[in-house]
Amino acid sequence: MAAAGRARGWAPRSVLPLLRLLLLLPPPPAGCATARDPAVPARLSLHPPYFNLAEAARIWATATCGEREPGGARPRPELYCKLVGGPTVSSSGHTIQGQFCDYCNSEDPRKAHPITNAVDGSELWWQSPPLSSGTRYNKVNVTLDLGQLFQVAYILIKFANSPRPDLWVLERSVDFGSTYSPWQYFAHSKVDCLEQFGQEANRAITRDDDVLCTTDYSRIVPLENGEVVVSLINGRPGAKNFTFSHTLREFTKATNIRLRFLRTNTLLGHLISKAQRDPTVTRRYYYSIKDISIGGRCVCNGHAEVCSANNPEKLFRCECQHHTCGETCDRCCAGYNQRHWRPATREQSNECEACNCHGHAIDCYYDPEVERQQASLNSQGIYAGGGVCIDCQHNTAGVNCEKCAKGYYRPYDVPVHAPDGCIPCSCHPDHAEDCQQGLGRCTCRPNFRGDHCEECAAGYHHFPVCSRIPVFPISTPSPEDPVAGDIKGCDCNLAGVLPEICDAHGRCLCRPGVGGPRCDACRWGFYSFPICQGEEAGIPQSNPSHSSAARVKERMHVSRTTGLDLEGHFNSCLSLHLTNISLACTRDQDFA
Ligand SMILES: *[C@@H]1O[C@H](CO)[C@@H](O)[C@H](O)[C@H]1NC(C)=O
Ligand SMILES: *[C@@H]1O[C@H](CO)[C@@H](O)[C@H](O)[C@H]1NC(C)=O
Ligand SMILES: *[C@@H]1O[C@H](CO)[C@@H](O)[C@H](O)[C@H]1NC(C)=O
Ligand SMILES: [Ca+2]
Repeated sequence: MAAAGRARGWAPRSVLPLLRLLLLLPPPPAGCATARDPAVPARLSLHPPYFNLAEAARIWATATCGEREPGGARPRPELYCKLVGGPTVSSSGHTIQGQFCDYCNSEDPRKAHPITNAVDGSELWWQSPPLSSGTRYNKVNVTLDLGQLFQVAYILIKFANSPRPDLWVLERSVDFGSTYSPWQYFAHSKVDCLEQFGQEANRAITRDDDVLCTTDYSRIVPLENGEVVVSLINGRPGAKNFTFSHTLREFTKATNIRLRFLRTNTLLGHLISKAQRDPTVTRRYYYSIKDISIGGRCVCNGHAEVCSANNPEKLFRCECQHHTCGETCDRCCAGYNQRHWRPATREQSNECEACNCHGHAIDCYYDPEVERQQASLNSQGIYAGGGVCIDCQHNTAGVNCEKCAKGYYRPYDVPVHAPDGCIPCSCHPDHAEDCQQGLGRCTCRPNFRGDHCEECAAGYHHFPVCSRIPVFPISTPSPEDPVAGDIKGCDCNLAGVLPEICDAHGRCLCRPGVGGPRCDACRWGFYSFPICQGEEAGIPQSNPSHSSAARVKERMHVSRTTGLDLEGHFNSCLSLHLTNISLACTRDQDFA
């Protein structure tokens, strides 16, 4: 059964003119359908056409005239009579006491009134058992399973050979029939609205999801071929701005629709209890439906123009555009999550935007925090949106797969999108975890160094173990102290060295003017170890390049050498002006 074809063939013929009336839509422009008034901006949201959802729905009733109930022994055929009298127009049937009467019989095609007649688009009708078969048949449910979520704009019910129901509820489900909630109540009187449903009758609509109780459709007349029209959008506040009214969009959604009939209409005199036990009266009371039309469309959130059942499941599916996916185009497709999904509006198409994964990932997700930090590059190369690439391939990493994974590097001149751009670092994994981008120089662990981390860093020894060289404080050295451990080879005269004493290779680091392997003598042109003052020292020191830091350093070394064997006049110099050696020594003219 080609539900789609049937629905599509049917819709333009009989739903759209009515729908246009119900929704107060303007007629399409004559001639060219694509012609647009340049003054009117094009609507940017897309919507599939309305069609009659009832045509493709599954339908069932809790009771049907002339049909054996499951497990029941109700006799068939069932006699019923019409409320309306007069001459018969039908070829079958007969007249009893001036009433037109007939039998229902599910086994006789001419006398059967199955519920499928209510959605077949023909004059054939469904009929419930008459109350003469039991007053319990006041309560009958007719349920339509739409098979999926639709947006319903209106429901039109044409009744057949009986009056419209006296008391009933139109219900809907959005969870495939697990739960139902009322859409509209129908009652004969205002008292019934209040007493049966707790609703004030015929109230003005103030909210998009107001559930009304109406007395307009429960009158006894017409006695046959009455109609009920329920408009779920028109007349509601959100109708003029549908895409912005979340409440109205939700209120119109349904997967299932139920007509819960509670009481048949009766002529006034027939309400007395004696009449209700008289089968010549009660066989005239039943429900009948000639046809139900449900004007609705697929819920595509403004992202599809076409909704068809051209698929193996024969379900209506939005043909999503704007890079959206999902049954109702309710999410962005894989790889298009640079921006947050939104429904389209008249003013904005809110298309889903591709992520920029530089060809190294097919999917991404949207992270609002990434967008806030402007950490995601879009496909125009601008930091806008919050797409985060998922499962970066080709040894890449990062929000945009723009980096190489740990242990890989991209040589200079290799573009970011090159599929084999990230190549392994050539570093020993025990000595380096990563390498620098561009050159591939290994980023050594702290105790290694060199381009390939092939030697120990300063302060470490015994490659490839490269353990730390123990460090000893230099604040209290004295020649008498035995020099312990690895500093053994550091054999220097402490009076002549810099604070570092010696380097990693055990070479003594002499102060300026000091020389010798152990820094134990003045270099040529310098005098009086350990001071080792240059010849110019006799001239007043006015050289500004001789920094105070350097002077302080000298002072420290000189003070440390007091007590060593110095010449007499020098001794006095130091003892007098220990805190300011440059001043002291320039005063002493004998020094030079
Ligand atoms: C009709 O459906 C309602 C729930 O919506 C249920 O409570 C009731 O029993 C049903 N009536 C019949 C006759 O099955
Ligand atoms: C619809 O509602 C939105 C948001 O409330 C508003 O910006 C827009 O102007 C409205 N459009 C119309 C046609 O009223
Ligand atoms: C050290 O001597 C210089 C002159 O050579 C002088 O300017 C400085 O103030 C002196 N510093 C101290 C701490 O006495
Ligand atoms: Ca029909």
